[in-house]
Amino acid sequence: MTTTPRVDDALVQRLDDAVTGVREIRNAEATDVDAAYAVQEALVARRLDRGAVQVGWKLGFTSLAKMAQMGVSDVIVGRLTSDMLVPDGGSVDLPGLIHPRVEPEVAYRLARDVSPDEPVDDILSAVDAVAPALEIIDSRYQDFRFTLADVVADNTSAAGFVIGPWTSLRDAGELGGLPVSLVVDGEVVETGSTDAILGHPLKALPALAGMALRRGFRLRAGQVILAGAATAAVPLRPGSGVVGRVTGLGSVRIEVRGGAE
Ligand code: OOG
Ligand code: MG
Repeated sequence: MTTTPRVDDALVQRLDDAVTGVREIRNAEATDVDAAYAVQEALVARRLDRGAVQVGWKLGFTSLAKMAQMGVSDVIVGRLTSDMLVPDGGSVDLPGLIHPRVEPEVAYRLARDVSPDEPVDDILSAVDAVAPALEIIDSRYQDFRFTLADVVADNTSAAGFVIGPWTSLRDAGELGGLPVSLVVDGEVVETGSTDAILGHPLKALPALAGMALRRGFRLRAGQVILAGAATAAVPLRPGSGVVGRVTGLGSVRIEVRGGAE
């Protein structure tokens, strides 16, 4: 039997204040991952109370590049909300963020609800489209330093996401081994492969379904899933244009505004 951990309301408050006040906090040095997911849920509930809706899920630390960059080595799940969505070609305002970074990702779209009763591999039949994506992460902790439980509590550093053109999964062809790049002001700053994501990018889907089953998350029709970064993340610089590219799927772009341009 599972027990519901008591929510650490003080940590929820500190993290929410960090988001709304745009200031970093000392990391919590938390160790209890189950308790951290309870904090995450309560933290995101505050965004929902302010009018956002949950529009998807994100996986973190699905690639060795990210595990090595952050010193953490377990797959984690966070929640994506409507207030985090930046349109493709749109802009991100730096003054609203603490110390944001950007990373190239692959996104999927759920065409139907996923039932907790179905085998985890069945999630593949629930996905109808795939897209290149960018994720903006902005740890609320000083210097992006955290334990696994800390980053789970902080909704896995989620701050923004951008989805490029959707391709139907039927037309997309093989998704494994596609080159991924992050381009800042025309210069390629990070390169990787979709296989950096758990060995094959489609493996992110049963990984999410398994976590959802264990943690009671409901995966719904229309939700977006970020599979996790294929490369390390880079800081967002004022005045720059950032492009994420997945060969065969196309590209996605943002402009960075504000600060000392
Ligand atoms: C945590 C988020 C990790 C990914 O794609 O691996 C993540 C962080 O790096 O601050 O989003
Ligand atoms: Mg990510």
